[in-house]
Amino acid sequence: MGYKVAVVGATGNVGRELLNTLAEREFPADEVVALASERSAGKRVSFGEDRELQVQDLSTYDFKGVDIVLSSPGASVAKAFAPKAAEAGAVVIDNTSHFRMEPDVPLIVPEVNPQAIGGYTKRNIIANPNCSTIQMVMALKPLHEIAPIKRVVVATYQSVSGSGKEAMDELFNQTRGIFMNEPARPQQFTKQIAFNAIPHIDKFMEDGSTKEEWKMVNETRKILDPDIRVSATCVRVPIFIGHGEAVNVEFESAIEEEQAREALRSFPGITVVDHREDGGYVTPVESAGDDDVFVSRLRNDPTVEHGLSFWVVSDNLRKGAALNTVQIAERLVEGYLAKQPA
Ligand code: 11C
Repeated sequence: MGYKVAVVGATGNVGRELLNTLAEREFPADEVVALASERSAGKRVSFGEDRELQVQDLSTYDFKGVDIVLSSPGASVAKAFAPKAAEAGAVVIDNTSHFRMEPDVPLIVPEVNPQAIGGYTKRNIIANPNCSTIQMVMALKPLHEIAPIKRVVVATYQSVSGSGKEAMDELFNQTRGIFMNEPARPQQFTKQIAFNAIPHIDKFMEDGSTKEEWKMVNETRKILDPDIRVSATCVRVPIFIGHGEAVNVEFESAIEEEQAREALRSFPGITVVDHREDGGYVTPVESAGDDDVFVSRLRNDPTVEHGLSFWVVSDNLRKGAALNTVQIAERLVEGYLAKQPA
């Protein structure tokens, strides 16, 4: 006997990847329901290589009988529907920023803090972290086990798919337009994104940081260790899929570069590609379509007593969103929602 799974936001970038990932990983679902706004109801979305689902209207859908909801609409939609779905008995795994920092909602990267999943029973909601946080904490976790991390300084190079399908279209059209001498007319971004870099993702906070930077600071502390200090600068770059991050870490105690490399190599979900030669590293474009988090350019930082620097890339729609969500669902059915065979 399998599970009834609903995918909310099924027509978006992450929603479509959620359906792909469920099919690809053969999630034990008897029934998969695609949900989106009234505007998208009736559309068809692919499910696996040869199946299609008709999108149903989220606003009128009755969640009774649904076991698991994989959710990726806007944060305000998640705020409104998730408690209702949870009340109806479904466990909601939500990709938006809305529930992440609520103390009674676990924020999970399965390889990093699986022990926290059980906390879902308080609200029937589990939060999926922000994509830029996920790939960073994946790389930090095995290092933090060797030597406690004191401080992290990170600069991100984030692809436009993090901002949705229209943002990807804007990069494509603007790039083509520039070759045809057309002026760039930004709509999804605050400035020209083609052939540019924009040091601004999500809204500004009172202290001058952005919400994307705030998420990296606070989500890392919730997932990994509340004592870690993080300084982040988040930048949008003209890449379609795949986020890159330049990470500098200061530790409380000694950590050898080779020890760190071995720990990263042994960690599930991480691939180390680090040959100190031309092309001996992974770039965001190469991570697109892949499940792993790739670490390259690992080296000592001699400017502090115990320091390392590295480069980490990952597909922001897969491990940064859909894959992580489905992995949480897999842990949930294995450990908490096991069904007896019919
Ligand atoms: C971006 N990280 O690249 C964002 C997308 O809080 O879930 C995901 C926003 C979020 O624009």
